[in-house]
Amino acid sequence: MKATDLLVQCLENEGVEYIFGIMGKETLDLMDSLSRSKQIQFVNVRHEQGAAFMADVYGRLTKKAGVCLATLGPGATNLLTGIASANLDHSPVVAITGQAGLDRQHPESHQFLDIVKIFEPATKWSVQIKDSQTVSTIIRKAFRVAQMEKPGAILIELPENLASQMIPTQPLPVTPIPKSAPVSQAIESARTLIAQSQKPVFIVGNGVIRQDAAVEFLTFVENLQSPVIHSSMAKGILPKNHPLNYFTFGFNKDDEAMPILEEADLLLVVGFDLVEKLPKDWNKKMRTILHIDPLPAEMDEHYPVKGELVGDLKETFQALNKLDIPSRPWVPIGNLRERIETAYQLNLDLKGTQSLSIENILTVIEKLTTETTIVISDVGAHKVSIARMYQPKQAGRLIVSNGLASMGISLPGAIGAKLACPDAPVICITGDGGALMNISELETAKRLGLSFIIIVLNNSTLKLEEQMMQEKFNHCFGTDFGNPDFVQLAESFGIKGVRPTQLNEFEQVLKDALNQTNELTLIDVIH
Ligand SMILES: Cc1ncc(C[n+]2csc(CCOP(=O)(O)OP(=O)(O)O)c2C)c(N)n1
Repeated sequence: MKATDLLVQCLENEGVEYIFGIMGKETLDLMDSLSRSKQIQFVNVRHEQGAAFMADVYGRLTKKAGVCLATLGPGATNLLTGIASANLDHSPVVAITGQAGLDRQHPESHQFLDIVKIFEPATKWSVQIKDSQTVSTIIRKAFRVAQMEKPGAILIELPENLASQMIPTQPLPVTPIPKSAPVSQAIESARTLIAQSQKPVFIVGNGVIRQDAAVEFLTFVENLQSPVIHSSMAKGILPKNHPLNYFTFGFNKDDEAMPILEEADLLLVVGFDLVEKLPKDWNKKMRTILHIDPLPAEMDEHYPVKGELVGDLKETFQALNKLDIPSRPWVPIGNLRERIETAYQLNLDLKGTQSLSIENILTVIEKLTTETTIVISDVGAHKVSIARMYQPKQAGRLIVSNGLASMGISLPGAIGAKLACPDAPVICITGDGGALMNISELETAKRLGLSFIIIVLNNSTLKLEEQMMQEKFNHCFGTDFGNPDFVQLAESFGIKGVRPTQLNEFEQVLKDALNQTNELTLIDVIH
């Protein structure tokens, strides 16, 4: 069998359903092998960055590695931003790139770049296949490493001259990743730490969603009766109206949730990735940490760990929930929950307003979403508002990029989301800056026959940068641009485009779009 036939068999063996990418001369053998797969659909995208973002969101939602493909040189470098984003957000992704044959890598050579080296800092593992006999081992290892904690991105490079070599090997069997629970001694010292504290607070992160431990975590929280603050990526773990929900620490240093962390005497940090927010920004008072995570704690001056529960989070909370740990009920001073609700505008009254402000729009969106709706945010001022205001009705149903925080993720991400969860309504919210970075993927979405909603917040500026520059220098520079007519642009792709001018029109348009099961709708919101 030729090496790329085996590679495709290995991908099928891993359960791969989609490969997002763009081919090139150096991947022709792989494309030829893929053309014969009955299991894998190749999704021909319009820019490799889009392919990586699609694989990221697909991987994040299915918890199986999303796969993307590019050719050597420019194809591979185009993948890089999306791959780095997946890696920092801990989404499982396997990227496969073509490469010049081993016979022409030593001299200056057309389109040849050392892609493995370029991808090293942006991946968990970046590897060149040097011997076609190793294809099945490398593919199995790639999926295992991509999917095990903390998940991330892998780059596999296949030199052209190996692609067509004939080899006799088989895919390796897929074995489950073992789950471990913390040892009883660690659980005992955690129990003591909690028992000694008067005011513990939970900081909960995306690890709880990744490890499907939200139910077990909530049981533990309700036993302990202590307040919970979510990271942006962890929103939805506690329901909006849960009395212990103190919402999110968002983007601002002086977020209204911060005083809770200062009043607390123990921080139970659960599945939280420091990439979302450095401890120096939330632990100025150097409160003691009980670290509860699949991996041991990072060393950080502002992260003074006194106890560590290291293990699978579902197993950990199942074990903790069997113990008799005394509850630690307390309420932060100063009506903080109500103050956060007001500051984050969580219960905005829309009576008498028709303004298309981001706050009003998010309030309408939240009203119309269900438990299954997936909202995916781009990066910009709108993401800050979403991080503070928008409350998904289920954990994992708000997708934000908070590691690399790269503009341009949301439209391709919506394609990945819709393919991962075909029955879920999907709403992508993007600034006009981010929208035009990957707008070409509208054609991909249309071609795939997908149905989702794209809301473009059209303000002809890089709003977040404008705000930050204004604050720092009292003037702005280089933030403005012009826009196409987004309605006509959508229509030119064969997609429905609408431009509501009032809030009630926006609500009607969104309702109609959510009722559609076979149409893409772009909503142009000028504000
Ligand atoms: C790829 C990339 N380039 C630049 C930035 C820096 N950046 C962060 S937010 C932002 C502005 C985003 O503008 P827009 O998409 O219009 O959204 P808005 O802020 O107006 O809501 C920029 C330039 C980034 N995060 N990612």
